[in-house]
Amino acid sequence: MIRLFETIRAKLESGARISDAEALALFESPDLLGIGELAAQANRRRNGDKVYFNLNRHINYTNLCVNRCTFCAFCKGEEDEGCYTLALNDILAKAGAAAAAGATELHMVGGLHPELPFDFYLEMLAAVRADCPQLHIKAFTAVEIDYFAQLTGQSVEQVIAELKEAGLGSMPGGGAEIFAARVREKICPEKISGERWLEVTEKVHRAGLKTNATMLFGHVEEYVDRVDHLARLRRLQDRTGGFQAFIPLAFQPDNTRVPGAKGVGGVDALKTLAISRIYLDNFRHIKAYWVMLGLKIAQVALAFGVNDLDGTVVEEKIGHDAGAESPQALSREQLCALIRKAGRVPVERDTLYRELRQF
Ligand code: V47
Repeated sequence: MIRLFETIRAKLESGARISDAEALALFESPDLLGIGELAAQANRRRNGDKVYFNLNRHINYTNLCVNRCTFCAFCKGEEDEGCYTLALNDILAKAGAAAAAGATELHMVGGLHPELPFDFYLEMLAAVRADCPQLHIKAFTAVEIDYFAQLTGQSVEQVIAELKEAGLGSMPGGGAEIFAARVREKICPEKISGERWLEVTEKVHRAGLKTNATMLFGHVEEYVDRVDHLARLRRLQDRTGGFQAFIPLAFQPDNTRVPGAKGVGGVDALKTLAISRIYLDNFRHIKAYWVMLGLKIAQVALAFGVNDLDGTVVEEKIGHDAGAESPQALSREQLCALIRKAGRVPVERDTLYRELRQF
């Protein structure tokens, strides 16, 4: 075990990358602090003391979805109580309020709606851009892009070009879950495959848009599936350089239907964030999404290789429908205090990681 840590430390110092076997050995190691120290060192070399956050707002325009992912408590069918689709005016009101509050980003995702035409999404982007040109629109995922291509009979490239033309600025990293087919069969049997997620994301990168990547962990996957997930992301990033941040999402179990789900404790969350930092040497940013982690683990994660806390969020449904106990929103002051009390330097960024203000 001591040799494993020495080998990895030497690799990090020389700029070499760790192997899949070494990543798996880290997952299997009980030495949380040892792993954290390696991750903190890897992050310090890349990002110094800075921790990024942004002023953003989530808008989930619909929770209607043709898929039935067993981990998802947010998506509903047309017959279900609580299903909704926001009218364009409501979306514009939320966007306008975000802009007035100083936000720089809208994060817009939703279910795969059974009836809305592709034009709805184009009009939504164009209307938000016309009303609030100061807001960067980070929207949809590879899952939605594939769905729009099916809806319209157009190629993925055409769909991306039209969304970009209408105002799409970048894409969040959702829908990745765990790439391994054996796991997807249990948690999202109707969703596009892991291979398709990677293929569509590659096309998004080739079209000049940045994206993030996520990994949903703590359900039925094994460590080997997490390593496989990280490996596929590292290979794609080698080809495109289009990923900005990697975001491990801690599974929230309430109102979900994943038989035998393991759940995520603090140790597993910190270990997963840290190993992601060590393994993904070609990702600049590792984000602790406080909504799913809770504020205290997200703050402690800053000592485990993390350099981004996401943003103000304002209205969050996906995690909270599944029992997340974090607040709905954080202010800039609260984010800065979390970061400062961890001994780090808060830096407000825009979606593309341009630094706006250091605190
Ligand atoms: O794709 C769904 C996950 C994702 C649950 O890119 C769940 O900046 C935990 O992708 N427990 C959506 N997670 C959220 C997402 C995201 C969030 C913040 C920032 C960014 C970014 C991306 O949430 C889904 C799915 O993987 N999810 N249900 C659940 N029960």
